[in-house]
Amino acid sequence: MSTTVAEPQLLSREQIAFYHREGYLIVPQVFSPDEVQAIANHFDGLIQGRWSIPPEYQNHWVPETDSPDMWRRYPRVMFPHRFDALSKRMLLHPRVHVILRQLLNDEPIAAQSMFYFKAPGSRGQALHQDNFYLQVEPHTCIAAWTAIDPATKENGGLWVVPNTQDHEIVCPEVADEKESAFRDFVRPPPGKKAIPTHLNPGDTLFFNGNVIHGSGPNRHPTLWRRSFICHYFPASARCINRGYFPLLNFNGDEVSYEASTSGGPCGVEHAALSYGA
Ligand SMILES: O=C(O)CCC(=O)C(=O)O
Repeated sequence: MSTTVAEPQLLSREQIAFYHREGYLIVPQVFSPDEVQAIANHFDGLIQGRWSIPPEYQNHWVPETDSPDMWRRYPRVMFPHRFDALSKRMLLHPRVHVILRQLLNDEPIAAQSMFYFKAPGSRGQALHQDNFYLQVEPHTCIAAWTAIDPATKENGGLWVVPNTQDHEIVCPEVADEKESAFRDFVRPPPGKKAIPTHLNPGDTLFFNGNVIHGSGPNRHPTLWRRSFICHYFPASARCINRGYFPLLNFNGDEVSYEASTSGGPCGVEHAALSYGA
């Protein structure tokens, strides 16, 4: 007699409906306290000099150790899964896999990982849309933004503009550089506004790649706002910005996709390879 083993489902029907209605979903405790502690300790080790980024990836990691600008002193680490086994395990975590399959109704493909330190005093990242950078077509990308420290309004937690998942990808305006370490700013459409999210360590905020989101400065006197941020897209997509190659499936194998050629809403000269998400 053959038996069918049901796949584990981590999200309720209500959670999936919320994601499709609002464009985002906070899932508590995707990562266990031990997993959060392990990744926190690991990246603390990077800034304490216990390990270093391989030379071929150091173009994304240029800390200005004496800078008064805390963002420049503790910048983000780009694509750590390409050289770091723990980051790759986090990117391809089985619990994230199950949740993404439920949200996408498709197999997810992994495109990016990042680690943000966001030390006290760091500037934020003005409102923007991730698929402006990833250029996944058709459909869009999806972010999995995991809090390593509590992420609140005060220490520069993430803000989202609910129900902007159907908002077209627009060419950004210029952000206020006193508040944002990044140039791009996307204005919420009339009648919609950004709301703050509150995440505990190990919670993950999933959001659609068209959703307008960003963060303010970390104004907390002592609390860092570390986060591990990944981007994925549905396997049935046709293309993505080639700046995200190589792409991985959840077995950890490289998979090929066409490189996007449209250049996005600002034109080809601006968007190609500007993996700023
Ligand atoms: O974590 C942040 O402050 C901003 C990150 C973000 O918006 C992104 O990765 O797209």
